[in-house]
Amino acid sequence: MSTIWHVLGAGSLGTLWATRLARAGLPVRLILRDAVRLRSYAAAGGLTLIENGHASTYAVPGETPDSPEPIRRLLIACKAYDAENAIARLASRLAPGAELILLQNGLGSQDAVAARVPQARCISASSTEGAFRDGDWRVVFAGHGFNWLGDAGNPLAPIWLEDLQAARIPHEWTTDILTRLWRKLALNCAINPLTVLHDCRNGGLTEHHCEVATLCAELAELLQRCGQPAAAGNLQQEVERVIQATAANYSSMYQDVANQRRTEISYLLGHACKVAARHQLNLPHLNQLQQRLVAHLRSRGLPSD
Ligand code: NAD
Ligand code: KPL
Repeated sequence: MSTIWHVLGAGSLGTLWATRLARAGLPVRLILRDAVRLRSYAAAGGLTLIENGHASTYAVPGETPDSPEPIRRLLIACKAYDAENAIARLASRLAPGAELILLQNGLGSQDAVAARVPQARCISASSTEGAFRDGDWRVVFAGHGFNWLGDAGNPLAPIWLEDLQAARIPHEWTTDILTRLWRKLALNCAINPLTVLHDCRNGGLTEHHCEVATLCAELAELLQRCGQPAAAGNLQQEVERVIQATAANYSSMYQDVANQRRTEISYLLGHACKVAARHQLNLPHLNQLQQRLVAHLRSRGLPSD
């Protein structure tokens, strides 16, 4: 009998993973916040994945955090700012040797989760797949991408990678997941806040070439200082390539702000500034960017953390 995949969070990525695992015939349980959400989910009859315009519904069983069943394998698919509280509610259900897969963008939440559940193995993921909700319990698979998975404290690949293969979830095990996470954080720091402050698509940043270049130089300095030279290499070139390749898109942070949703600023720019301060590294443009973004979020009535 295969190990059950518990999936916490029925949002975009949680649904994208849960439906593909269920489609492959693997056992999946969806963990919802409370009984009210569980009743709403039961009424909908399952999770719907829309791929290439075709919708398929999967009757993945749902449960609340209080369900008694032990958890051996848990995919945490909430936002970075919700991850620590979410795991705290499930800690008593984790079986010995439980494994957690953390899908959160940025850095900081992974350590906070690991500190809450030292008995579990925490595996981090860096995902470039794209999905969004077009209704309750419905997700559109918008951008094919890739998932890098790794455990900074243990290079051994887990056995369940074969489940991801069966579910056709594109992935690779990496022994340098921290480098992947730092690189993506740096890209997000160089692009996302500026798209918010200049109110533009990613491509609009070609008009702000110098500002982007200055930020890339400071970010590369930070990556070097915190022992991530591989993440620092050719950063500006890659940022410019991503700006070109995604010119027509609005960044995820832009979309959060435009939709009055809380951003993950504390785990992106906030984390970068915090680590720089810890290393006594003076990065004036990065700090100023954070202050401008915080002021902007406050002016829109959004949380600035
Ligand atoms: P989302 O907001 O669509 O989904 C998060 C879900 O978690 C929500 O349904 C929320 O209600 C639920 N949740 C929060 N706390 C919970 C709790 N305690 N118990 C049960 N459910 C809880 O978010 P998302 O877009 O799927 O993003 C998840 C993470 O993946 C983020 O860090 C994001 O940056 C990252 N990411 C997303 C995408 C994407 O395309 N959506 C791509 C790459 C990375
Ligand atoms: O990941 C991104 C995002 O919008 O969050 C890109 C497209 C790379 C821009 O930073």
